[in-house]
This record gives sequence, C-alpha cells and structure tokens, in this order.
Amino acid sequence: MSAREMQGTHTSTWCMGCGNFGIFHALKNVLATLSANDTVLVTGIGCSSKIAQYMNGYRVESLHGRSLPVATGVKLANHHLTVIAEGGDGDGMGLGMGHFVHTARRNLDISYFVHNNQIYGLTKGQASPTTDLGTVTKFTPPPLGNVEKPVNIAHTALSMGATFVARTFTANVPHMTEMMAAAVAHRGFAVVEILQPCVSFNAVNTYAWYKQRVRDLKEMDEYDPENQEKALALAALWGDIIPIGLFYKESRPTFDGVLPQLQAGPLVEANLQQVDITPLMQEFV
Ligand SMILES: Cc1ncc(C[n+]2csc(CCOP(=O)(O)OP(=O)(O)O)c2C)c(N)n1
Ligand SMILES: [Mg+2]
Repeated sequence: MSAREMQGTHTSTWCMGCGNFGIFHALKNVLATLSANDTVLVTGIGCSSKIAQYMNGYRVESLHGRSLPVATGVKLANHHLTVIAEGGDGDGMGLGMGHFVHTARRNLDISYFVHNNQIYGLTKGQASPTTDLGTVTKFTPPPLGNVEKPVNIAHTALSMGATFVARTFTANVPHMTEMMAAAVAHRGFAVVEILQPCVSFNAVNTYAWYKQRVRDLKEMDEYDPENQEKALALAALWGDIIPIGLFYKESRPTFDGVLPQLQAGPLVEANLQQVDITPLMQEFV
C-alpha cells in the first residue's frame, strides 16, 4: 500500500495545526514500506490514539492505557507480524505506565510511538504525567501550577531496559520518519518519544517553545548510541536543550525470540485439534 492508500476515509477530529498531523504523515511513510497484511497498529485512547481510525490496514483502537497489553497479545499470537503500539503521554505514562516499564524489561519485539503533548488533549486539557513543573492547567491552578515531577519518557524507557530509544519532533517529518522506520527495523522493544504541541490545550509547549530547544544528538559531544550511561545522561536533559535523535540501541534476546512455546511457529498456526484439554477442564469442575 502506498502512503496515500494508507489514509482511511474517516474525517479527523484533530484541531487545525495539531501536531498529530505530522505524526500521521510520518507513520504513513513508514507503513507504506511494510507489508500491509503482516503489520498491525494498536493504539490506546486519546486524540493521538485516534490515529488508528484514520489508517487503512489492520489496526486496533483498544482501551485507555492498554495499547501495550493488546500489542503483546497480538505479537505472542503471531510473532511473525510487525506490531506497532501507539498513543499519548497520558495513555502511556498514566494508566499504561505499568505496562510500559514491563514491556521494556521484557524486550518484546514491538515498536512503541508515544505522542508527547504533555497534556490530556481529548479530555480538554488536564495535566498529564509529563506536564512540566509549574504549568497551569484546569486541575493545576495558579499560583503553583503542576507540582508533580514530570516523567521523562525516553529516560524511563532507557532505565527500564528498552533496547532502542529515540526522541523526535513532529515539526520535522523526515526525522520522524527516519526514527520510526529504524524503530520498526530494530529487533526488540523500540520506543520513539515524539514531541507534539497541542495547539488547543497546552499554551506552554508550543512549536516555538520546542523549536528553541530541540538539538540533534549528532551535534552533541557526548553522543554515543552504544553507551547506555552517556545515553541516560543525554536523555535526562530537559530544559534549554531537549535532545532529539537515537539515544541508544543494543541487541538483547527478545521475549518472543526465547519463549520455547513459540519455537515451532506462531501460535495461530498451532493445530489445537490435537490437544486434549479434558484434563485441564476437569481441574475447574
Ligand atoms: C479508563 C479510562 N479512564 C479515563 C478515560 C478518559 N480519557 C480519555 S482520553 C484521556 C487522556 C488522553 O490523554 P493522552 O493519552 O495524552 O492523549 P491525547 O488526547 O493528549 O493525545 C482520558 C483521561 C478513559 N477513556 N478511560
Ligand atoms: Mg497527551
């Protein structure tokens, strides 16, 4: 399927100027290079997660915070599929946080793209787990604004064992496309954090705010994507400089690669008629 054919027929509810449009563009570029029959996109709930509604091909818009468990199920049922999970900062770092850290530890061979607009967009502007300190939102009023230390997505992914960790910016579609394609090509859990302004409900982290701060990792002296310590130090930067690019990549056995139950082939191809489940059922009666 070409990038144009990836586009579905549903009309988008994203606001004019929403950062999701750039991400949609990059995702279509990447999906167009993959076999449509062997690729599944799984999202959670949120403006960002609606991306599944606007795409042709196999996709699941699941439950809030549950893109990774559903993606895990898809991958374990048929580990020959390319599985991409996607969603927002609220979806992934709020309700989905437990799944995020355990999927990273497990190193399941799936990609995870997080649209980080630092706000709950769909529910109209509450602080999310990635909202910056001091940001005033509907539920974090002045004078203090948000008083909870924000989650740094790339840094958390790295420290929990993700084997590919990158950050990109929605205003730069070629960079996003490159990071997403590299994540999909990586064997293991590949996280791409995408900086994404929310033009309606986040007046702080605007396109101009990000543009002033994003810096390509390749221009930074300490950059070494094979050195986890240096990657952690660079990922921790979030202030006047916010690095983008590939922080870290390592090769480690994947969960689906070592499970003995999957060695004979995908579970969906197993012949269950030869399995006698009577003894199992008797345990429950
Ligand atoms: C279990 C559950 N709790 C709460 C909600 C309400 N809800 C829908 S979307 C959302 C926040 C989405 O924020 P984020 O994931 O950052 O996505 P965005 O809309 O910003 O792209 C919430 C709290 C829900 N749908 N389900
Ligand atoms: Mg959000």
